[in-house]
This record gives sequence, structure tokens and C-alpha cells, in this order.
Amino acid sequence: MNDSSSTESPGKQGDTDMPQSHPRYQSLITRHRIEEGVNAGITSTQGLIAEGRGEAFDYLLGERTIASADEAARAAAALLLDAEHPVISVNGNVAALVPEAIVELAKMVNADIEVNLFNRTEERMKAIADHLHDHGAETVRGLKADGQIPGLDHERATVDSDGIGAADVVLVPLEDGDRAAALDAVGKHEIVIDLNPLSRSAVAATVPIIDNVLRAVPNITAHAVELKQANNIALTAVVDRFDPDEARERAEKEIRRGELE
Ligand code: PTJ
Repeated sequence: MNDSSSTESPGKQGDTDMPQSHPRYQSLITRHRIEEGVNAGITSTQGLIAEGRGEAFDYLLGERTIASADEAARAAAALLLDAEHPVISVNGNVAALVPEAIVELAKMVNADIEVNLFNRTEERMKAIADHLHDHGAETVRGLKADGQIPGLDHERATVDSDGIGAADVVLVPLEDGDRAAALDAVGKHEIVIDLNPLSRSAVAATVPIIDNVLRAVPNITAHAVELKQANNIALTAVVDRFDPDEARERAEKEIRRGELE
């Protein structure tokens, strides 16, 4: 499952015609998608900074899925399949980088998709929902905004009461913040994808996946395909065997000893 390439097909989202042999191909495509996201009103300008920060960690990880991240992706797949009401939360960076992969994963684990933004504006909410519909999503939640997660004093607290508000498992690909702890406090499990093993979200998550969202989302789907027939006891065992602190420590070790080419 250690696939370092994105399933998000180059070209489909207006990617450049960059040769795949370019040594920084994936990074250049990623930057291009984020730039396009900003131009389309999907990604916030802060999303550009977030991407740069993520890239630095990814460079030190060797731009590959390390073994502990693959184990985390498997635990995430098991947790999503075992959930009563799983929801995938989408922000401006995720919508720009992996819209198709998010829709595929949601279909595979029967999850809702909900737009949830830190820099929330009605225009961006709508642009992201439209973008996800264009990439195959049937229902996109987040626009009703009739619920609140207690304990958060920013826009990420605003949710749909029958979406994240009613979820037992929430997948949050890429954010840094206090939402994981707030969701935990109201009895929800959070799966976080974040290249920074020290981020508050990764620390608070039931399952932190220290990997690039480009690789992690299709990897969770691949594990879900494999675990689809497993029963609840087997799924719970996969989650219970996973140790979140150990996974973050293994990633931090890899990053700290990361060798520059
Ligand atoms: O669209 P919005 O308004 O909800 O805003 C989204 C951003 C990402 C701008 C907002 O949540 C933010 O400012 O996030 P931070 O605090 O910059 O944190 C983003 C985290 O994601 C950092 O820990 C980065 O290392 C990590 N990151 C960045 N790019 C990737 C990533 N992790 C996985 N894959 C990436 N491609």
C-alpha cells in the first residue's frame, strides 16, 4: 500500500503538462493545484502557507508513506467501516488537492462529506460544495450550519446538526487546531491526516496519519477495499492494535533523521 503517487489524475484538474520525470513532479503538481484552488475561490491564501509547511515535513519524510502511516491508514479504514455515522470534513486545501479521492473514499466507507472551514465565507462554502459535486459527490453537507461543536470559539465550530453534529467518527484531512480535542470531548473519534506529527490535531486524534493527504486518502480507500468484508470484531481489533502515540513518535524520528539529498 506504500504508494507514493496520487490517484488524483494529473490533467483532470487543469494540472500543468509537467513531465512526470521531473524530480519534484509531485510537489510541483501539488503547488499548482493549491494555486488553482486559490484562483477558483476554493482555497484560502493561508492555504498556500499551510502547503509550504506540509511540504517541508514531507521532504524530510522522503515524500513516501512510511510503515507507521500505512498502519494508521489501515486503522482509519477499520474505524470508518465500523462507524455508525462517519463524516469526512473538507477544507479549502483538501478540496483543491484530492476532490476525487475524497468522493471515492466516502463511497467506499459510506460516509457523508461536509465542508468545514477555518476561514469561513458563504462564497467559499458554496464554491467547495460545487467543486465536490463536479467531482462526483452526491450530497455535500455544511451549508445548513444549524449546529455547533461546544468549546470552540472559531468558525470550525459551525456544523450541520445531521452531519458532523451527529457523527461518531470524523475524518479531518489537514488542519492544525483544537477541533480534535473538542470533538473528543463530545464523544466523537477523529482521524487526522497531518504531515506534522506534533500538531495539536495529530496529538488529540484517535488515529493520526502522518502522511501527505495526496497519498493518505487513496491509501485509506485501498485498505477499506481489503477490510470491507471484515466483521465488527475484526475491525475493532485492527483499531485496538494501533497505537497513536507510537505512530507519531515513529514519524517524528523519521523526520528528525531526514537526510537532505
Ligand atoms: O480552508 P480553511 O479556511 O479551512 O483553511 C485551511 C488551512 C489549512 C489554511 C487552515 O486549517 C490552517 O491554517 O491550517 P494550518 O494551521 O496551517 O495547519 C495545516 C497543517 O496541515 C500543518 O500541520 C501542515 O504541516 C499540514 N499540511 C499541509 N499540507 C499538507 C499537510 N498535511 C498533509 N498533507 C498535506 N498536503
